Amino acid sequence: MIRAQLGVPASCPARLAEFAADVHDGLTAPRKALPPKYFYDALGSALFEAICLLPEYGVLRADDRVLRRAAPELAARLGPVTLVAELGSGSGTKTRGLLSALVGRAGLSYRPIDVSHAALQRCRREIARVSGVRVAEIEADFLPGLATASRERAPGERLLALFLGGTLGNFERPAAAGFLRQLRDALLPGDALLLGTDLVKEAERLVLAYDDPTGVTAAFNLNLLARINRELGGDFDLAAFAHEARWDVSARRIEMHLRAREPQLVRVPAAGVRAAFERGETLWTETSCKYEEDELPALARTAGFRNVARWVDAEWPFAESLWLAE
Ligand code: SAH
Ligand code: AVI
Repeated sequence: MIRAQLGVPASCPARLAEFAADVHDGLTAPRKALPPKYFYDALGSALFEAICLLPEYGVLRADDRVLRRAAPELAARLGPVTLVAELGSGSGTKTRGLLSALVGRAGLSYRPIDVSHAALQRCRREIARVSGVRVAEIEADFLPGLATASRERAPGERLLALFLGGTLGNFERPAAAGFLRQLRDALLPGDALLLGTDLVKEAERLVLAYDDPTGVTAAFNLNLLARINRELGGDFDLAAFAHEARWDVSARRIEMHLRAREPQLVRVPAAGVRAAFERGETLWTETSCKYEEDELPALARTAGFRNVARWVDAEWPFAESLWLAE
């Protein structure tokens, strides 16, 4: 019933089993934590869209500005490309303009890759408006999705991978470096990556971006518990948890947590979990690492890329890097 109201198609059994296993592991770990990819059911994807409209959350607008400004130079430096695969496309609103700038006489195939069915549906509608672009979505995790797009390319086709919006920041730094190496392994020499990274800025701006006064980010965070209740039969009391965003200056990352307001026992039958929370204990739900510009060249090199160009937004420091797979 709730599923129907949210317009969510029944998750496939394998995905639900993976969700249950991750919830089990995350709630029984000494330091309770969950992977951020589970934010994005239909409601979570809609809440993320709302976050992008918040005056305090400058990430999407910065990314959009840089892309618009850089598109002609980017197209010239990149050279001909007929296949674009986007990791974590979301609704694809920013990508539309970029694809218009890249589409040549031969047309373009666009493969959005996302775990959110709802986001992919929106993305398909959004990109269908760009003439010359064929859309074929891939509902999958980032790397298996990219491997599929790369494997299914036509002979001789050159691939541009997009990883925008600062989503790399949702990996811890060492994991991000490993992830980029695996991303490179899914590509062929001469393929390219356009990578958006959010940069370090004043702590006050960052904390407000992740703890907005309207409470949209709090709703996005709490929806993770609501999703566990809906899909795995959990009995989380959402009112018993408070949204928290902290800036860790030495790790250069925002952390999002849900803090238990009182001691409680939570049951999630489909994950086989009974988890006790102490008063003040937190469930760590997201990391959002922010980069210094001078970290980026080494990140490119160690992953097997050569930096071709970088554009930075001045209003909300955010970098867009074009890397070539060597
Ligand atoms: N790139 C868009 C959306 C960013 S939100 C933008 O810049 O605005 C992050 C997107 O990545 C969401 O749509 C989410 O569903 C997707 N996502 C998160 N983790 C994922 C994973 N492990 N594999 C595939 N998609 C993922
Ligand atoms: C998708 N990702 C880059 C966003 C971020 O900024 O880390 C997700 C988000 N979390 C809270 N607000 C936005």
